[in-house]
This record gives sequence, structure tokens and C-alpha cells, in this order.
Amino acid sequence: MTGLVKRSTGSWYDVLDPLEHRLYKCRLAGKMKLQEKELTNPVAVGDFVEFSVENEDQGIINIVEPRRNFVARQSPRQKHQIHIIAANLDQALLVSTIREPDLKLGFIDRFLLTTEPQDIPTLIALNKCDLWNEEDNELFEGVKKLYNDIGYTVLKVSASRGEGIEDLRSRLSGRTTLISGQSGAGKSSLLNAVHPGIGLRTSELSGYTGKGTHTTTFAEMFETDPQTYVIDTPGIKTLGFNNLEIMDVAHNFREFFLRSPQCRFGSICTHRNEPDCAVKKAIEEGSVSALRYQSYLSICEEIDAQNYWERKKKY
Ligand SMILES: Nc1nc2c(ncn2[C@@H]2O[C@H](COP(=O)(O)OP(=O)(O)O)[C@@H](O)[C@H]2O)c(=O)[nH]1
Ligand SMILES: [Mg+2]
Ligand SMILES: [Zn+2]
Repeated sequence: MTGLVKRSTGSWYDVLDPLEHRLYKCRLAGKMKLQEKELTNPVAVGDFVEFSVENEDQGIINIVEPRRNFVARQSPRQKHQIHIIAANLDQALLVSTIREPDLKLGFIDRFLLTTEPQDIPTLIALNKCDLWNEEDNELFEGVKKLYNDIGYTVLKVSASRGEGIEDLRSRLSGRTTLISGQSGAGKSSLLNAVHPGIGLRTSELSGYTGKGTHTTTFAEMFETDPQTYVIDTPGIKTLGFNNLEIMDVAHNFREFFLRSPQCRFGSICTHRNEPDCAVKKAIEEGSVSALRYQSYLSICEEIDAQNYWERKKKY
């Protein structure tokens, strides 16, 4: 039978039979292999799988169907390995905040680096707008312009006050959306506001740090309306990229890539020390954001440092 993976704990998978609307608890067939050698998990939420029913509500996954796309992160343990968070997505929604916790633009740029390689349309929702003062609202307008200019949609929402929820609901409708963001940003609260029936657990902010405590431990897919799926994910602390090379980063900052044909070294320009770089020129002229460039440099420096230590270990 063909099924849709709704939840994965690493050893068990909840697989939905979409025709009968039944859930099966599945294990992996012993002989199943990883599709690609750099993956740490053979099956992810959103995968379509072939499975055989063992008894009433249990089954065995035999085959994972090829993925249309996926969002992955570097594996926390194995270097250069990646862990698939979710597959077969129509779009991703990054939930972020300006207050509680404070805005981190670098994090937004890092997240976009996980969806851009697979061309997954990404929305950015800045939540908790009920907490904003005038200055915060101005900050929002700035962030909105920055990302609108490079083609991302930015929404102003409040899960508690219900602001922007109707709009968000219509953007999710009929699609499969991965919801992601730092813990405490309000992912679960927003999903509860959009679909009151979903009943996700939310967390109290731990008073001092303003950071959320972990309530969502595994990515989980919910069918909120027919044909509408949302995937709630555990909060992310930091996003590292030991699976990428500098060139991958350069090519996935979309406004940089767009300008690279005008760089003297074209698509192999890393926009750092090369002469006649169109990206650096655009930053000076103000048509590319210096903040995005800072995020870019910080990611590149991290990758350089990792490569340095790895080379050192080898000799
Ligand atoms: N003021 C305010 N607090 C919110 C809003 N949305 C969520 N919160 C609070 O932020 C905390 C974390 O929410 P939660 O949904 O668990 O975040 P998650 O970790 O991203 O899933 C909880 O204490 C929520 O009550 C909002 O729109 N406004
Ligand atoms: Mg949550
Ligand atoms: Zn360049």
C-alpha cells in the first residue's frame, strides 16, 4: 500500500493510508537502504512510502518513493551528513519574532539557506506583533522591505491577538507547509490559531532568557483541511552548515547569484576578495543589503574554520 509519513521518532513511523484514512505504526524493512549516502535518516515526514500491513494497525515500510524536494539540516553528530526534516513540500513558513525573543536577521538568512537550494517558496511570519511598540513596527517595515526586495513574502501576525491569521490560513490552504523557527517563536501557537481543532501543546517562555522550552520533540504532519497539511517542527537553536561549501552558500543567496554573471569571475566569485565583484558594488550602491552580506560572511567564515580544522587533522 502507498502511505504518507506523518510522524517519525527515528524507530517508528506513523503512516497514513490516505484512502481509508487509517494510521499505521510502521517499522523499516531490515534491508532498506539510504537513498543517498549523505543522509542520516532513510525516511522523513512527508515521504510517500510503500508499506505492507502486518496486523491491524502495524506495518513495514519497504520503499520510499523519490522525493520532489526536502528540507535538511546538518547532522548534529556525523560531519557532512544531513538529516531530512521533511519532504515533498509546497512551501515553508519561517516563524520569527521581533520581541520575545529579539529579532535575529542572521537566523532568517540561515533558514533561507535550507529552502533555497531546493527552490521551496518560503514565507516569513513575524509573530507576536501584539508586543510591538512604534519602533518595533518600523523595524518590521524595514525587514519586510529587505526580504520583499529579494522575493520573499513577509507577514505580520499575532497568534494571541488573532492578527494576520485569516491571511495566513488562506496561504496554507490546499498546500503542504513546513513550519519552522527558533523555539519560543510561537509556531505551535500560530498553528492553533489558524486551526483551533489541532490542539498543539505550547510552552511558557522560561522567564529569564525569553527562550521557549521544548514541547515539540519530533516533526509531525497534521491534516488541517482536506489537502491542507502543516508540519510542526521542534524549535531550532542554531543552524550550522558543515554540509555546504562556500560556493553552495554563494549560489543560494539568491540576489548574489543573480548578480554573479556581472562579477569578473562570474559564478565562481565568492564575493569576498575577488576584484570587480558585482555583489560588492551593489552593496556600495545600496541595491544589495549589507545585512544579508554580513550573514553571508559569517556563514562563510564558519565553513572556512571547519575546513581549516579538518585539513589540520589530516596531516
Ligand atoms: N505575546 C504573544 N505571545 C505569544 C504569541 N504567540 C505565542 N506566544 C507565546 O510564546 C510562547 C511560545 O509559544 P509556542 O507556540 O510554544 O512556540 P514554539 O516553540 O515556536 O512552538 C508561549 O508562551 C506562547 O504563549 C503572540 O502572538 N503574542
Ligand atoms: Mg512548538
Ligand atoms: Zn562577486
